[in-house]
Amino acid sequence: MSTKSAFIALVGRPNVGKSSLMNRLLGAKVAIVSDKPQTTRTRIMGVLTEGESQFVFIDTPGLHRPRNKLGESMVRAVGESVGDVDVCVLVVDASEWEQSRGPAPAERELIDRFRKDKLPAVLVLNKIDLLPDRTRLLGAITAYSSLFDFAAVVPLSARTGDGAGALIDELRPFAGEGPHFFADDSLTDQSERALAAEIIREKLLRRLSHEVPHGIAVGIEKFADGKTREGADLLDVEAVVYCEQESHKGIVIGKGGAMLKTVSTQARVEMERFFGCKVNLRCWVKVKEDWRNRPGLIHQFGLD
Ligand SMILES: Nc1nc2c(ncn2[C@@H]2O[C@H](COP(=O)(O)OP(=O)(O)OP(=O)(O)O)[C@@H](O)[C@H]2O)c(=O)[nH]1
Ligand SMILES: [Mg+2]
Repeated sequence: MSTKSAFIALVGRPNVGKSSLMNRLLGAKVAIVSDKPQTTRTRIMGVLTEGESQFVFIDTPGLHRPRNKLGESMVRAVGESVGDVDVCVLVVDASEWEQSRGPAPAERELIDRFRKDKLPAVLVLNKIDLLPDRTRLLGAITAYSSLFDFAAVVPLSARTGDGAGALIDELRPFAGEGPHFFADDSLTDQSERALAAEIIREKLLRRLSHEVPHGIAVGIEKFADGKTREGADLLDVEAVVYCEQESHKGIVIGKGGAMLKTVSTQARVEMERFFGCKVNLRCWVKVKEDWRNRPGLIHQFGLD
């Protein structure tokens, strides 16, 4: 059988739904999602194999003005991802269009890059479930189309799945003859340890607010297979939650340890579902001051 593959980068501003879209396209959750901007910190691959064709999606951090070394490395990850693919998907939040002042500088920057690299791109107008009617999309379509000749424009809802099939149909022509780069049953390039750390970070992001969530990193200290007393498979996980200030540590732990306990329980339940076995999870909290500006720590947390 002849095989085909396509590498596809999902790019756009923070919080527009790139990770939600990738999960929706794969039919599995491999990238964490939250309502906080800058949830995704590194490029994350998601693999979808449909018969002869393999689509490798690259979810990227939202393009923003970096304010620390971590931000710089996130923005660099976007640039590198765009350089390596067959087609880009520019994801835009259609529900925000009417309050916006047109395409944002970050989006114009991406579009300039498509033009310079002669890179084909598809425009996705996401979150259409929040629009009262689709005529509200016309302004956005006109504005973005005047900036670039998109190969297709696809209105879509990553939340409901409406339009996801249409997007795959638009991407299919970009799959060229060539080998599959991943096993046909693989879902992501992330290690199990990295997935475990991300699951914990997601549960934290969803409960924390203000500056605290942005300064969180999770390190996995132990990830070992074992058995329960009854002989069932057991995953033994020890994690350290790093935050930037002593006061943040208190918030993460919560009153009488309540916050950390809730977060650990939620993370354990999701890990059990994902890994398909019992999980024993213990979390500690430590302070690493200003780690987002310390390249050694950024590297230690696997964020470069
Ligand atoms: N109503 C609605 N909400 C959505 C949709 N897609 C994503 N969201 C929400 O938008 C927020 C951001 O979603 P993410 O997938 O984390 O966005 P992202 O673009 O990956 O964000 P960063 O990683 O920070 O760049 C979350 O609260 C999602 O639940 C959608 O189609 N409809
Ligand atoms: Mg994301």
